[in-house]
Amino acid sequence: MAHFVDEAVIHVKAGDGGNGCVSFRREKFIPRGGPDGGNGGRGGSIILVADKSLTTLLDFHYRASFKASRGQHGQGSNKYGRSAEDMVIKLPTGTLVMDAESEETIVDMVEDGQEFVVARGGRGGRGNAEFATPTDRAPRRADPGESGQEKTLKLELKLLADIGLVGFPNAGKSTMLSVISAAKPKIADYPFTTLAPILGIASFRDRSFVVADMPGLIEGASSGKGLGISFLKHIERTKAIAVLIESVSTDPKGDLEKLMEEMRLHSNELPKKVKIVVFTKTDLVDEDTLKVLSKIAFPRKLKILFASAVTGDGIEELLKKFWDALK
Ligand SMILES: Nc1nc2c(ncn2[C@@H]2O[C@H](COP(=O)(O)OP(=O)(O)OP(=O)(O)O)[C@@H](O)[C@H]2O)c(=O)[nH]1
Ligand SMILES: [Mg+2]
Repeated sequence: MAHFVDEAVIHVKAGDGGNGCVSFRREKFIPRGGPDGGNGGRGGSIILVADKSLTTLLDFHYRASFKASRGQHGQGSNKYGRSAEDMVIKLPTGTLVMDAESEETIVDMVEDGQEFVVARGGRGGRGNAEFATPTDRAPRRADPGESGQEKTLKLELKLLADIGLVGFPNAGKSTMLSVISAAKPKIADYPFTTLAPILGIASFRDRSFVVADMPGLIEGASSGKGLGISFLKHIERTKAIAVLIESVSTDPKGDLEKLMEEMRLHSNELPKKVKIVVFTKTDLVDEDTLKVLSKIAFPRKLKILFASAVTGDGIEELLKKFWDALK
C-alpha cells in the first residue's frame, strides 16, 4: 500500500581527508633542514539527526545529494590541515534508513534528537614529518587523505494518520477522501468496497495532514461480521476520528451509538477520539431533513458537519474542522 509510506533515495558522500604534506625546513644557514610536512585534516562526516518538527521526506525529492567538505591539506612548517565541518541532515523522527542496494536497515531514527554518523569523513594523510626515522631523516613520503565514505540511502517514513474516517459501508468515506486529497480510493455503490485503509494527504490553508479512509464498519463487526474490526488498529494512533453518517439515515443517533460500540470493543481509546460527525451526501436530502438532522441531540463535545462530495458543499468547513481537531 504505497500510500502508507513516504520514500526517498539520497546519496551521501563524506569529505575526503586532506593530504599529508612533503616539505623540508628552509632556514638561512641550515642547508638541509629536516622534514616538516604536516598532516592533512579530517574530512567532514555526514550525520543524521531525527527531528520531530519534520513530517515528510518531500524535501529530499528536491535535494537528493549531500556532500561534506574535504579536510584541508597539511602544510610545511608542521602545519596541520584543518578538519572539515560535519554535515547534518535532519530527518523526520520515525524515518527508517536503509542501504539502497541491499535494502538492509542501517538505522531506525525512532527517537527525537537521535544522531547517527551514516558516513564517516576520511582521515587526513600523514605528512612527511611523521615518517622521519634515524636512518631516513629526509623522507619524501606523505600519505594522501583517506576517502570519505559514500552511500546511497533509502529513507522510509511510515505515515501516521492524523484523522480516521469511520462509518457504515457506503457512507461515502472513500468519496470524501477522494475530494479532500489526491488519493484515488475505489468508490462504488455497494458495501465493503474498501478492504484496507487508504491514506491521503489533505490540506487546509498551508497546513497538511493525513486522513485515513477505513473499510466500512457494521454492527457485530467485533464478532466477525463484515470485514471485522482488526483494521481499526490502523487508526489507534490517529489524533482524531470523524464518523460519517449518510444524511438519508433514519436513525443517525442509533448509527453513531452502534459505531461507537464497535470501536469500543476494539479499544476503549477509540470512541474518545471521535470529535466530528459528518452527515454525508447532503445533496440527496431537502432543507427540512437537514434541519431535523441539525437538531439531533448528539453528545455536546462533537462537532456536527454537513457535506456533499458531489456538490462540494461543506467541504471547506470540514477541512477547517478537521484541522481544528488536530490543534
Ligand atoms: N449523491 C451523493 N452520492 C455520494 C456522495 N458521496 C458518496 N456517494 C456515493 O455513495 C456510494 C458509496 O461511496 P463510497 O465512497 O464508496 O462509500 P464508502 O463509505 O467508502 O463505502 P465502503 O468502502 O464500502 O465502506 C458511491 O456510489 C458514491 O458515488 C455524495 O456526497 N453525494
Ligand atoms: Mg470505501
